[in-house]
Amino acid sequence: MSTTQRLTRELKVLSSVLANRLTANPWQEKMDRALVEMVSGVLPSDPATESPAGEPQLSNVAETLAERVRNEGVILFPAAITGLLLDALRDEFQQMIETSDSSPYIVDRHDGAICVRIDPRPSLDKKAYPATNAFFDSYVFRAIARSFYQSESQGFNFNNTIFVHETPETTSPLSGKLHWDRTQALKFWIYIDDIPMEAGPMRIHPGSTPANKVERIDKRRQAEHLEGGKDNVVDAAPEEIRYLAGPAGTVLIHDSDCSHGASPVTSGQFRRIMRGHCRAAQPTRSTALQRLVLNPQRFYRC
Ligand SMILES: O=C(O)CCC(=O)C(=O)O
Ligand SMILES: [Fe+2]
Repeated sequence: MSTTQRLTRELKVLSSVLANRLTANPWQEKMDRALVEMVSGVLPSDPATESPAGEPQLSNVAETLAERVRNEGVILFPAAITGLLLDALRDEFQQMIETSDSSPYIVDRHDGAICVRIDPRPSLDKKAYPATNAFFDSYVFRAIARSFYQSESQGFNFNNTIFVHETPETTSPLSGKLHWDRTQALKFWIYIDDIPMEAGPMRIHPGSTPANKVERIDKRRQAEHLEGGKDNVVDAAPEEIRYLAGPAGTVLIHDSDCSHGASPVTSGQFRRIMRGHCRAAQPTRSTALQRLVLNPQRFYRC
């Protein structure tokens, strides 16, 4: 990418970030309410953790969920988003895929699959994609991510990259090998449609997180560059693999240190999902202008 192209892209990103800041989101409240409902079942009723209104405190719920995802690698909430909210997400998904040829975002294509990458999330056009923004900007996810990354001295990057991913029939899906990600990420997924076994749900190896974490840190210490699909590939007995099939509107929370991989999509099926990535923040190399416009809420310190 030339310097002019890079600057033009940066200016576009900055202007849409500013425009977004000035736009109220009609879906935010409904989305937050649906997500609060989704997580509120996780704590047994205990007066010590309840608010005066008798509801579990979000910080306790977030702590419990962060701990669970650390231990188990994933948490699946089947059909957590339904009705008008899911319809709105689906319409926006469709719009994003249909306009991918002229998209201002980065578009990757692989074996018929289309993957639109919005990076950073504040550059998402909130007027055109309000439900998507409401989902990935929810304070419920932010609380979970904050608990998950509480020991990170630099704070974390909250859902800073969003992937909008449609996969048609394929025997070799993107990220199909069982692996851990070279840079750890906490991911929030939404299933746009039902994902039965035939539509290629992600598969995971429960219990693999601690060993993978050690291996990742070790390998990164030894080598500047790790090759994806090679250095981070792992093995597991087939009977220990779990397939994360689920109905439309399912929300998945995944720690990428838990072994995972996409599975094949069979004839006549499509797998349609969106996911947001959170990461431990690194010392930033952004320009002063970027820091001024992007930063106030970009890095969450604990
Ligand atoms: O698409 C999938 O099922 C796997 C995606 C993946 O490897 C990831 O989210 O890190
Ligand atoms: Fe991955």
